[in-house]
This record gives sequence, structure tokens and C-alpha cells, in this order.
Amino acid sequence: MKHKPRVPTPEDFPAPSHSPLVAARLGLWLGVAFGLCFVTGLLSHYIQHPPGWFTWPTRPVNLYRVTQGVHVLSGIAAIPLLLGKLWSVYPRLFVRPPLRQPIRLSAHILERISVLVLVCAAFFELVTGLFNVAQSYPWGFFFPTAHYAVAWLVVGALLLHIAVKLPVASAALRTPLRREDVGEAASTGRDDRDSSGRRAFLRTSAGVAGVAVLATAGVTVPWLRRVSPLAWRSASGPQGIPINRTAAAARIVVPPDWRLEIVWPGGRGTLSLAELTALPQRTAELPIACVEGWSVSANWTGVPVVQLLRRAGAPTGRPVRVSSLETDGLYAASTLPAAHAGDPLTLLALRVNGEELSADHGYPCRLIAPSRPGVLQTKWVARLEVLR
Ligand SMILES: Nc1nc2c(c(=O)[nH]1)N[C@H]1C(S)=C(S)[C@@H](COP(=O)(O)O)O[C@H]1N2
Ligand SMILES: [Mo]
Repeated sequence: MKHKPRVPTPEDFPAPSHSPLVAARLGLWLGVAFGLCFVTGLLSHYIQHPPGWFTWPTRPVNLYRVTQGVHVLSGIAAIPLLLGKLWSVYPRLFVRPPLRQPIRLSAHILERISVLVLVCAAFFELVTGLFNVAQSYPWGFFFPTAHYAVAWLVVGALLLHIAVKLPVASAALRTPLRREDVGEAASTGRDDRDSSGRRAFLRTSAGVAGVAVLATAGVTVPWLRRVSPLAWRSASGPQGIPINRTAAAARIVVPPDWRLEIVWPGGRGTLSLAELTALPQRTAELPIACVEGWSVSANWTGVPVVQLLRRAGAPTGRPVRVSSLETDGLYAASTLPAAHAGDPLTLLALRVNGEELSADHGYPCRLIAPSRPGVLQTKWVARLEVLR
């Protein structure tokens, strides 16, 4: 028998996974994953670029470690869920709206454009996020800015998509997987086959997302380290902590006459390393929690920043700018908000896990503060400046 070539219609894709019952459930899971990813990403952005109204608590000490772990792992879970969802709905690309109703046609085209924006933006976020976690930047733009801007595009397009699909999706979610029509009488053999096909597809999608999370969660959940073959960072760096930027890469040379400089409006003081070491020390277990999702706890020993300021006669209760010996580099300095600067667990650390800080971990001293992104835990500190 000869067929004339023709454009397919959705009826040409009979697999049970191409069902609104499947698409709506995957959409719901994906919505939860994207929602978690967006909220935790927004928090991370605000912590690094705080608007005036924003404050981030210093306790629990692992708070940022948890929110950023959720950010990266929900993004990883979203990758297989998004692929499954696209598989489930792609036959709808071949829906042909009636051409004779121009209003419906233009609404249809607008809706399709918003879906295109959603899919492209979502892929952009997931792929750039994955590359960032792998510390690979095969592109010309600055990752944090682009990743943040496109996140808003995803949220906008997603809200529009949810609004448009709400009637269909909520009906589909209320329909049990076994029947296509709620009012249907006794199920036929074909229904049974379809329903087990739909279940199998959903189970596989959830399973793949679960395995992806387990295979990577060891980067931040210590008791999962042994079951996470794809964890991109572990506790195996020098002194038990990975290093993102080495002293050599940052071209750090500690001058033999290194002194810590403390500056405030109307005053200035300095301390030698011997003087710092002679001050009362505090030891605390605090995590390094990188924005890339990896995190490791360690025992840090040093002088609380608030004690240093008091001793120098500088005012407290204000933000403090922490600068390093690095002359360039994006992370050469960071600002402690007033709450973090005043927290007794915010240390200028001299030792980690009982040893003097190695050059790569920030010798002669580094900042380590509770509930703070790794990128703001400045190494090779040279200067503290109390801001107004
Ligand atoms: N001066 C300086 N401090 C820095 C960085 C840097 O590039 N320069 N990198 C930061 C980042 S991104 C992280 S995750 C932590 C890593 O700390 P570690 O090398 O002790 O593990 O240091 C932070 N402190
Ligand atoms: Mo980092």
C-alpha cells in the first residue's frame, strides 16, 4: 500500500505517555522543582547583592548550605523531568488550529511563542547551571548575571503557561491515571494497557530524577558522599576542603611584614600575625558552602571579627568590608552585613582542623562566617574596613 507523504497529526502518536494525564503530573513535579530552584536562587542572589530591605540571618550556621544545596539539586532533578515532559507533549506540535477563526489562531500562536520562550529559557538555566557546577564556562557572558536575568524569563513564561493550562491541567490531575474519561464505564483492554504505560512512564521519570539527585547529592550531604559517584567535589582537598582558587592562580605573595589593617571612619589600627595569634582564639565548626552547591564543614580557629574591632576601638554594629591581598579577581573583597559582622562566630580564621591555614586556604588569615556563600568567605585577608 502506498502512502502520500503528509504532516502528522497528534493521533499519529498513540504511545500512552503522550497523554494530558502524564503531562499534567510531570508539569506539577517540574513546577515544584522550578519553584524551589527559583526561590533559593533568588535568596542566593540577594545575599550577594543585598537590596536595602533584605537581611539574611546568621543562624542556623548551615542555612545557606541548605538553601544552595536545594538550589543545585532541584535544578538537577528538573533536567530529566523537563525531558520527560517534552516527550509527553511533543505531538502537540502538530495540532492544527482551525484557520478560519483568526482570533483563535492568533491566541494559539501567542501561546506557542510563550511555550517556546519557556522551553528555551528553562534549558538555558539548566544547562548553564550544570556547566557552572562543573566550573566550565564555554561562553562569553558573565554566568551569574545571565543566569539571574533568564530566571525571571522562566518564571514569567511559566506563570503564563500555568494560567493558560490551568483548566486542562487541573482536570487531568483530578482524573485517575487508569481512565482517560472520568465518566467512562468498565475499562477495556486498551485502557488497561494505556494506564500501565502511563504509570510506567511517570515512574521512570521520577526514578531518573531521583537517581540524578542521589548520584550528585554527596557534594553537600555528608552521609550521601559514598553513594554519589557523580559528586563533583568531595572532602578530599588539602586540609579536607576543596579549593576553588589557589594562591598561585590568585598570584598571592604574602609580604614578610604582613599586617592586618583595621580602618573605620576617623581611625586606623594594625596587627601583626604574632599579635593576632596571641589574642584569645575561638574554635567553631562552620561550613564552606560554595554557590556551586558543594559544601564541607571544618573546625576553624581564629579571632571573632567583632572582638578585633572592639579591641582596636572601632565602632561595631555596622557593615564591614573585608579585602584580600588579591589585586584583581571578582572575589578579592566582600562585605559583611552588620548582623554577620557582629556575630561572635564570624571569625578571622588562622587555623583549620587544628593546622595552620595552607596558602591555598587563605594564609595568613581568612574570613569564615556562619550561613554565608563560599564566594564571600574571603581568603588572604589584608584589611577590615568598618563602613558607615
Ligand atoms: N580572596 C579570595 N577569596 C576567596 C575566593 C577568591 O577567589 N579570592 N574564592 C571564594 C570561593 S568561590 C570559595 S567557594 C571559597 C573556597 O574556599 P576554600 O578554598 O578554602 O575551600 O573561598 C572563597 N574566597
Ligand atoms: Mo565558591
